[in-house]
Amino acid sequence: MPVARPESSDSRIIAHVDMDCFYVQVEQRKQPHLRGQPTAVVQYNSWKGGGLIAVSYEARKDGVKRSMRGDEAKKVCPQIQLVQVPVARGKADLSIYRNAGSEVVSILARKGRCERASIDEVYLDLTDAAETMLKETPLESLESINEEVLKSHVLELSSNGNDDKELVREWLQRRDADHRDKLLACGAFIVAELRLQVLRETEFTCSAGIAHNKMLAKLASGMNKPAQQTIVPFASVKGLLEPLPIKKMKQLGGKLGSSLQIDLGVNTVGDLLQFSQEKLQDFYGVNTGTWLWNVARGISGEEVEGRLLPKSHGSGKTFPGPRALKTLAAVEKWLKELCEELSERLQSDLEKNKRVAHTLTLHANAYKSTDTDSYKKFPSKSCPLRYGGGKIQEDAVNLFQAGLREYLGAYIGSQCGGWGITGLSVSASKIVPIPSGTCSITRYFQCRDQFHSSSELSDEKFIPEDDLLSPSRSESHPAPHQTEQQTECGGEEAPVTYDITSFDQYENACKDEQASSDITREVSHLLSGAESCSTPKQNERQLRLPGKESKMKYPSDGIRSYGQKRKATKEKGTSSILRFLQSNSCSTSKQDNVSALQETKPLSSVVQEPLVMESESFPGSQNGRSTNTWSYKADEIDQSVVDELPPELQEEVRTWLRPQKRANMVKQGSSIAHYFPPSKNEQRNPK
Ligand code: DCP
Repeated sequence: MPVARPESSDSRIIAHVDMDCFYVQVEQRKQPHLRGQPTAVVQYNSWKGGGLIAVSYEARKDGVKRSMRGDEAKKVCPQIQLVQVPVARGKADLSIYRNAGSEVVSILARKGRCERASIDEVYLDLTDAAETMLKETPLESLESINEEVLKSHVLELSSNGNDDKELVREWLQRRDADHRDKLLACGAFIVAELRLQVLRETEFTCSAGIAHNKMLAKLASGMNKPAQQTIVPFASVKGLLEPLPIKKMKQLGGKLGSSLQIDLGVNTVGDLLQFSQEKLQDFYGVNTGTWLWNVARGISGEEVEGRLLPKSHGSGKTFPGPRALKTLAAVEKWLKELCEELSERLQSDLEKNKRVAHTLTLHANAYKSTDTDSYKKFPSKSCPLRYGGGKIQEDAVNLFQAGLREYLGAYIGSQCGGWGITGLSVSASKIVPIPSGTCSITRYFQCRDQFHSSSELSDEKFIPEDDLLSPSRSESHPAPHQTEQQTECGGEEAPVTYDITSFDQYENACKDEQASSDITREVSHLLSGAESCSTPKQNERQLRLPGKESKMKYPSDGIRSYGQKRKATKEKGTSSILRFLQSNSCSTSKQDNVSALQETKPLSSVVQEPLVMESESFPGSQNGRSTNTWSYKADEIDQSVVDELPPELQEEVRTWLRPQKRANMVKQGSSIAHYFPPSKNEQRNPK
């Protein structure tokens, strides 16, 4: 659910920088003969020439669109150069684009707080830099102004159709301009300089929007592409927003936007302006009502986060048409590839950036052949993330089975056919830095991974005796409702594990823990300082589960031997890691319990954490959820991971995460040779 954040001053200077036809530019840098040529990057799957994922501006002029396949693009533009994305593990390997994005980020971050919003998009907070510039360099006294700054589009001027360079110069140097506009003018100088630095150092062009907040900057960056920048003065905000379709606004592409249309007859932002704050609050609650009222006026207090690294990692693949996966074995084979890639990236993030991810999510696109409710989507599923390719794969398979079971209906076995998977992806989110003093983290995880993989046949893995879903269980994988969490690594001994057969049971297990304070104390003691919040779940005790007679076996001496061995093998420097992992485990558990309370599903024990696009709701809607859940999900999804989802999923997620680019955006030559596009007068009067 969108939440109104505290309004910040509207004299912030925020830029949104978006690379132009990014993958094409990366390929053109690699193969310079492609520069200036109509070029497109195509997907790995070569059916009908491959799906286009990036199209150069030269090709766009000839009518090539991203929705086309290579064969179709060749028909409309016979000279088009098609470049296939690099391939690894039988799927697209996006590392070169990701790395190229990082190069750009490192340059843009020089001037202010920088948030990497996707593989090719960045927000910058340039307020301090602009204030400093204004103090040190009065703009009105500048004798010469860089061409790139003069090529800026100033919305106030554009709306009169008069934004030629002289008028832009006058606007930038107005003595009577208010403080906000003067700061924006400084922002234009700074962004133009940064864009030139990006060009010089990486050979990539980019476009930018410069405004008083993120929402407006993002709307503006796509208005004049490629290689141009657009300024949104305060006075132009109303004119910019009023005509925009409500569904094109960020976070209004889904049910909330539909409700505005259906329930309030709001189709444009201008329509929304007619509603008082009280009326919107009455209808959608205080938070969302306030947020909507603000959005209509271009008010947004959302901060630039100061994050140079992605918020999540993902790996996905589509299986269109006849390639759809129709057996569990085929799904498992691909999950293995996807999870290995994800695991490598997590490992690399851990080593390079000292960050760990906490949540694993599986998304899929599916169909049923004999289907009466084909609208039903395959539910996204999440669980706490365990490091190591094997563990991630095992959990992903479990999540898939849980999703499939829910998708097909409660008691239908997942292997009985009649279904197909056309898109599959795994992602890791809730990535946080590990605390200082964890220099041996890599060794710790390596140890844990080996340990986990060797433990898979361990006797200490308990499986509930009654398994209602056994028909759908494959022999080599535990059923999804046996989500297993291993929170500790202790040298050679088998891990202490716990199984959760449902949220109810999980909750009861937690309550039971409190009652068994003797065990808790013992474990706390044995774990030498680690908090006891998660350990009792690791201990083997007998639980009587509500509604079922499921039992778990708990050899009590396991607790002592585990803790003692762990203590004996503890390495110097790892205690904070262990504490860290334990506290994470603790918080995850708490959160899981909250989720469980929100939507307990009898046949699914995995943490229910659907993506925002599946769970969008708002107070007042029929199937609404709490505000917290909604906005939390939205924040958790990173654009960069969306880029890596299968296209069908991307479309859906993108509706949520980014406003559409304006249909009437100016399209001009894009190659580096054309970095300086024709003057605005030429654009308006093409010969
Ligand atoms: N991308 C993708 N699949 C999609 C959309 C995009 O793989 N369905 C990749 C290729 C793009 C990159 O992400 O180059 C950035 O996407 P953008 O939407 O920003 O589009 P471009 O950068 O290609 O073009 P533009 O200049 O319009 O921003």
